[in-house]
Amino acid sequence: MQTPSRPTSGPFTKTAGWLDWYPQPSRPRLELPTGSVDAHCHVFGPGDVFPYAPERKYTPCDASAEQLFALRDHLGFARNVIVQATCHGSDNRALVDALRKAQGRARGVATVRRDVGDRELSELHDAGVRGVRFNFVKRLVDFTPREELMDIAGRIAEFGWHVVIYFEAVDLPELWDFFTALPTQVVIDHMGRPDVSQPIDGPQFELFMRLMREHKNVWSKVSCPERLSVSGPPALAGERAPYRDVVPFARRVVEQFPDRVLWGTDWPHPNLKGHMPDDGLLVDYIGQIAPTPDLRQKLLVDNPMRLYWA
Ligand code: 0GY
Repeated sequence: MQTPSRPTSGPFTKTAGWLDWYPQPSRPRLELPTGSVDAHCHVFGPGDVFPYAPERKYTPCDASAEQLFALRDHLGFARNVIVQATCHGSDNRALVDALRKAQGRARGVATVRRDVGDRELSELHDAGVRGVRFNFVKRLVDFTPREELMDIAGRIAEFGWHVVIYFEAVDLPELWDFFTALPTQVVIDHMGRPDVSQPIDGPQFELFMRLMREHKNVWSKVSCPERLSVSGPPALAGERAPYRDVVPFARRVVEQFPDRVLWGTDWPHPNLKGHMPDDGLLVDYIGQIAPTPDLRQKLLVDNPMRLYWA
């Protein structure tokens, strides 16, 4: 796989302690179904072409569209869903550039402000954008009033787009009414970031499961075990069954809602502390949470194709 000799940040200085992505990902042992979609990944910059937003909370290493597509091919995916990262604010130029370069093999999730014009929405749609992301993770964004977000949701609903929501599990009770009032399909990032040291049938995860059960417009990404895991990657060299403590949570969601789950690498893995995952190993993790070919076909092909390419 082609990887840069050293990820950089163009004219910007990376946040202190920033972990660059895994330089030589292994080839997955899991055979992905034909047409698999990596439904959560990002591009960053490059900063000298697409500057990072002044309001950003971190400065990443550059992670270009070409580098993302090299990873896609190396891991065996056919397509990407590229999610606008907070370090670019509502400036979607890097995202749109990547979508154009993908020539139909990528779709996008943008960030827009309330004053976005219909013309801009149309242009984003033509480039391949099919959703907006609302971020409630306090370390990543400043607060946006709920009525502004609801306004945006109403506008983008007319384009047939959906809303991606990113939040921490402890905040779900307070956000419940807002989420359940959204007029679109709603996709939750990373299972709402459960604390996997709590019981799987405890009140926190049960609330998330109830949201999925009672609201058929709600989907979930079962991604980011590397963010959620307390036990971490395999301790033994050569072991390819990582992040065991997250497996029961993700598997429960996949088995209970097989038609409303998505999976993504989250490359280039912003804000990770401690370790950077081998993306090949992350793909093998899918075999633990979606143990049958039928479940993997839905998770990796049928569901993302229905949501992003229909
Ligand atoms: C993720 C997770 C994170 C960051 C962002 O847009 C972002 O900056 O999404 C995070 O720091 O948890 O899904 O990429």
